[in-house]
Amino acid sequence: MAYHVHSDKPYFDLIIGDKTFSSWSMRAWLVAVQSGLPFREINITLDQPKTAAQIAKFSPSGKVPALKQGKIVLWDSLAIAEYLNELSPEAKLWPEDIGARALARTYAAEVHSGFASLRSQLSMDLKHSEEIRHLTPATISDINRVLEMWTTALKVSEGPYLFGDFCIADAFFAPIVFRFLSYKIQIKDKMAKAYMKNIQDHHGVQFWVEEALKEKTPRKVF
Ligand SMILES: N[C@@H](CCC(=O)N[C@@H](CS)C(=O)NCC(=O)O)C(=O)O
Repeated sequence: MAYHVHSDKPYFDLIIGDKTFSSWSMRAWLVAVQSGLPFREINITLDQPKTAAQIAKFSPSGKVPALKQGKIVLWDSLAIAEYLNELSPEAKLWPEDIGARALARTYAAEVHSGFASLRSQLSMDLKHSEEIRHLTPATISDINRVLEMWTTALKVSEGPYLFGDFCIADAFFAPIVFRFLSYKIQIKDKMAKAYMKNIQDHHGVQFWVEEALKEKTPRKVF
């Protein structure tokens, strides 16, 4: 377990898994960075003999990410994102317009509860770079649904992110962008391609990827 102190006075602790593999950690971490609040990062290497015991110190579900702030403990990426939005309203982690905000929440919720096939066939591995030979019909359907969601939102907002400025919905889609890149999924739509580039260029995303590439992760986790 390694500790990264981002500030002398961290506002909360964020417990995350390997940056290479942990897509749920990436989502919560990006929202934490976007919140502008100083936080301390606690890193746990997943799928090791001591992993379960290490996570159990912080997260009652046995999963990461988890957020700890005094007596408050949260163990779900979407709940963490909502809490950070309340802690840091000036960061505008959701869109300002009520309709766009409700839609952005729906987007994040669909990622949070859906895309099971995409998740299992294109598991996040930021060091992976090889075209996938066979996609199952369920994965193709998930990919098409993601593209439909992106283009629908981008047509209205005109970018650079789904609802204009970077918001929680973008943090939730960021790992999917990297799944598409790692497995060389052919994306023809110009708006979707531009969106993927904008996600890759986001300062927090770049930092996360740089740190992932430095990780000496023993083996693939999931
Ligand atoms: N619904 C949870 C999912 C969390 C999750 O599945 N985390 C994975 C890592 S990405 C995990 O903790 N795996 C560790 C394990 O199962 O031992 C969330 O949104 O935070």
